[in-house]
Amino acid sequence: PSLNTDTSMNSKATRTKRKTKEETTMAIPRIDLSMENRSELSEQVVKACEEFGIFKVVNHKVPREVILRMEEEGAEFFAKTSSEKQQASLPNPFGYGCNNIGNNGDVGDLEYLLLHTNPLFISQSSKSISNHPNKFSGAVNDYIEGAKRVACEILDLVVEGLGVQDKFALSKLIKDVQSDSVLRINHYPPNMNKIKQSTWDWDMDPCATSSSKLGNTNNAIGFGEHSDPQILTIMSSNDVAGLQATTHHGIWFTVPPDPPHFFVMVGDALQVFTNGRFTSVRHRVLTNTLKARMSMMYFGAPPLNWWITPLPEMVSSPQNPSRYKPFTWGQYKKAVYSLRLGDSRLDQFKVH
Ligand code: GA4
Repeated sequence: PSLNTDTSMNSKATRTKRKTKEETTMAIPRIDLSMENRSELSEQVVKACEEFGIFKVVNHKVPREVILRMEEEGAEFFAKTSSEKQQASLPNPFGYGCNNIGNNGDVGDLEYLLLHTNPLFISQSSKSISNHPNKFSGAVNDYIEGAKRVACEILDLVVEGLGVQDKFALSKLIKDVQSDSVLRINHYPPNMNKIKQSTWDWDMDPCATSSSKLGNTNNAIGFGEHSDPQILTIMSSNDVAGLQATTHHGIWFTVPPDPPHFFVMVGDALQVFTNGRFTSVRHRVLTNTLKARMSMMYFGAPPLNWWITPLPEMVSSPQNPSRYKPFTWGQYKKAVYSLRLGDSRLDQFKVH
């Protein structure tokens, strides 16, 4: 069946539309979870993972109220004073962060909260994050539960579409009580680029990039180019744009926000589980507006001691052997945190 692309976008955008050399608008796949034909649905999910690595999920059944409550809690936290927010510093890498990303000098135009999804961790850290810790942890736990349900549903469809025998081969990893899944709330404060663009002489600006000279306002990096290390990312955001992703050919395209729906992204671990049939999607966030963007990501990950190796059905010898040396999620995380944000971390685990 042909790929069901996002019809909520401008009709012109359903075809690839060239804006500038660097930026393209195109419709990403749209997966309707209320679809009754399960085998067609699983085919669509596999196709979306293979061709884009990012897609929109509609009719996901997570109540709007759950998403809005999480967004409100985030907004309340980020509205605090800087010194109040600094009190939410938790064991590295968790808690409140401002501009610094990871441990190796990456910076972004954002502030964030990074939380482990373990309910005990949430209830303990809530005390240093909110003046109403129970309200905060309630909203966070409900959001995590909803996002996790969507992640499991997508992973079960992936497994089904790939013809993997163990029906819950992937969802069981993020359902495990030891799962290392994390939640991240990113807050991108507004920037002044739009104003700057209308009055600025770009040819005189030594900092202007070729794209900004072409009239592209998107020249402040909110969060630099990277892929997510985990299995699957479930993202929602407010109505402020900024997310971009690349095609397999390295062409950047914009992903317009769509608040009631979720966006799903393929992570590095899923690339390995599928022996490279899927590739993790490289994405970034640009700040280009006068409004603050807020996004909320659930990163589904296995337990630390779980081996990340291709699913048995994804390898066959001698035609299609594993393309990766085996490693545990814990080992991979160590590698992830020893490298820069944009590095291709899977390279060191590839069989050459
Ligand atoms: C990207 C995806 C998640 O946000 C994250 C990020 C993590 C962090 O901010 O602490 C990393 C980044 C992310 C990948 C490379 C390393 C680790 C920052 C960084 C430079 C929480 C994750 O798991 O990996």
